[in-house]
Amino acid sequence: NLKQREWFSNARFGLFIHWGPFSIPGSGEWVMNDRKLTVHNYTNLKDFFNPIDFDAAAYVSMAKNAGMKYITLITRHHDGFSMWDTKYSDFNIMNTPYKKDIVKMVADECHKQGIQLYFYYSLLDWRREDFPHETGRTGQNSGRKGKGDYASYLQFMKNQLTELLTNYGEIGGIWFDGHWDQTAPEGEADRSSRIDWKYDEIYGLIHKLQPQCMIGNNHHLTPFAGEDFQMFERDLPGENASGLSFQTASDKLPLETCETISKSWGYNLSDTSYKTNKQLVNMLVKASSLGANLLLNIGPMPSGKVQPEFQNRLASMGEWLKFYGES
Ligand code: FUL
Repeated sequence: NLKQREWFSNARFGLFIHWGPFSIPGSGEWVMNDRKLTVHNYTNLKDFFNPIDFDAAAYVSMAKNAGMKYITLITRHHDGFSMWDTKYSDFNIMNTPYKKDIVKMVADECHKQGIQLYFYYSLLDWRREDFPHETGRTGQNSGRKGKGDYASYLQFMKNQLTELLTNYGEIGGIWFDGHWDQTAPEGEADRSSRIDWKYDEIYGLIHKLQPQCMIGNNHHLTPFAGEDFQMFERDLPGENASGLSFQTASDKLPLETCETISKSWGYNLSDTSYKTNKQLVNMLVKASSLGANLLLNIGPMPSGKVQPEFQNRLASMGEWLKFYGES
């Protein structure tokens, strides 16, 4: 996948989309964990996720007009909700009043409008019994009993990744997240995982299904398992300023920094701390000067509508890029 790595190194700017039933309470995507909601109670959200204002074509053209070259979509976050028509979990978009495969709608539009699509996929799951929750740091209040069973959970992830890499055309990359759940709390020196994730099997499967598909892992560590790009959460390569990073920047892998427009990733009713156009352009330029793409996040509203504050800023960045960016 050298060609794909090279493409990614030059892509510079992408759109991150944190959106799903977790958007409904308006408290960010960690609401299940933060409010200590049990699996039983949280599951109710699926009965009223009905994003009538969602318009995949408008999302994709918004990204393109902002000068973005790719979209990274949440397909399944830590709450375990699948945004596509999956056979392997009932907690999915087809069992909401909306009943339409959102991943498919976004994928079709990306392919049609010629922009690359990446899938965010959480390794951590706050709902499933077989996720080794007893050794994890979060999701402890979910009401799950017994011990996890990683062999079963691994098979589940493989099945879902196979769907995602079979039914939605060419995918630019998979963005893994949640590895850190199984490491010691921040501040402690030991960054080793309490479980063996068997990345060789997971990554091997991905590369077998789609050889060009790149793999990134938000484990906050120096890439160690054969990742194709290195990511920094709210951080720039080499700075380790977020308190999350425990890594040195690779001089071989393409780099990516992800950031938000306001503070929150998922929709947050009280978060109006929007960065200014100037701050956002500065961020893009700074990331770019360090050789990293900027993956800039929007957390759309539960209805699917993108806040005008986000839309305006993306449009302004696109204007700036038209004048000052490379073609
Ligand atoms: C983190 C997650 O826990 C956040 O919810 C968000 O998705 C961020 C990009 O990565 O690890």
